Amino acid sequence: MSKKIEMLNEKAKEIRKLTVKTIGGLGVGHIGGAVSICEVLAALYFDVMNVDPENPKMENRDRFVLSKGHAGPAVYATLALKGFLKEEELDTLNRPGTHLPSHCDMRLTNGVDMTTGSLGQGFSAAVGMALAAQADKRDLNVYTIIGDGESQEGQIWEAALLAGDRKLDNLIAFTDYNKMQIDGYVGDVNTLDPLEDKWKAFGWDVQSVDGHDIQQILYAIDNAKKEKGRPSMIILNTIKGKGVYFAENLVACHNMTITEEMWKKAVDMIDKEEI
Ligand SMILES: Cc1ncc(C[n+]2csc(CCOP(=O)(O)OP(=O)(O)O)c2C)c(N)n1
Ligand SMILES: [Mg+2]
Repeated sequence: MSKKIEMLNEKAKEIRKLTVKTIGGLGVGHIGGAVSICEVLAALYFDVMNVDPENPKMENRDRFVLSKGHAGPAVYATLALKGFLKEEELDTLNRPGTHLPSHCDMRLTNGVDMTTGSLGQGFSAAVGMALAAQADKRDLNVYTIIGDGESQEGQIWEAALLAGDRKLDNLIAFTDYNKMQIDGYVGDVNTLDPLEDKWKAFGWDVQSVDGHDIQQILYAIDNAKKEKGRPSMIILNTIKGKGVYFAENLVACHNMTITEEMWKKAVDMIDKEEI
């Protein structure tokens, strides 16, 4: 394993631990879909994206939109590790007066570019940002993560259609394909299959990778950046609740109550895991 991949795996591990601690400290939250995106967040914030915690509003920064806004605590953990927030601030999650609501809010949190939580809307906003950057000829990319349950929203496909039509090759989207949503398995509720074909039909370049393999994620992002004339969708095959002993692969991990004993044991177990 190269030094870079080792470093990024270490970051993903730290993001996962901080996410579990942050949600666990509150005692309830969307743990499953937060820990399924730790690897892509590590890749984006510690290798790919041009962002600067000293200058969070830097004009031509890359933009990131967590369209599945309920996974906000994973982004907060990442922003804290990157230096946008103080680590102690994570302990204020969703408490009165906090800058860190459970779902992302651009008016409250340093480093958050779009308010999200109503599924489907963040993705539309990301398409709008890419469209604006294209019109202004700005050299930046817009990155966004949508959920697989979220992909059942009609708004996703309206925005997908426009992004394909306008050839937004500055837009790189990820689907967190963890195969579960709030009410059960995506395949039982309303299947997305064949997901790759659907995005291709909307004019997108499509790749599928193991969403917990940082090398594969980086390779796909590299390809996506080279793609001309089409937006990119990178389907991340992930496991909901990944790496958290009481949550992994359980439909019930979508939004669950967590005791102090549970989160402390989980953090300890993640810490001891070999990379
Ligand atoms: C418009 C809208 N409808 C319903 C909800 C409530 N809700 C929050 S998360 C969620 C399930 C999302 O599933 P998925 O996109 O698969 O999320 P993940 O598995 O990544 O947690 C729902 C229905 C919402 N936030 N917005
Ligand atoms: Mg899901």
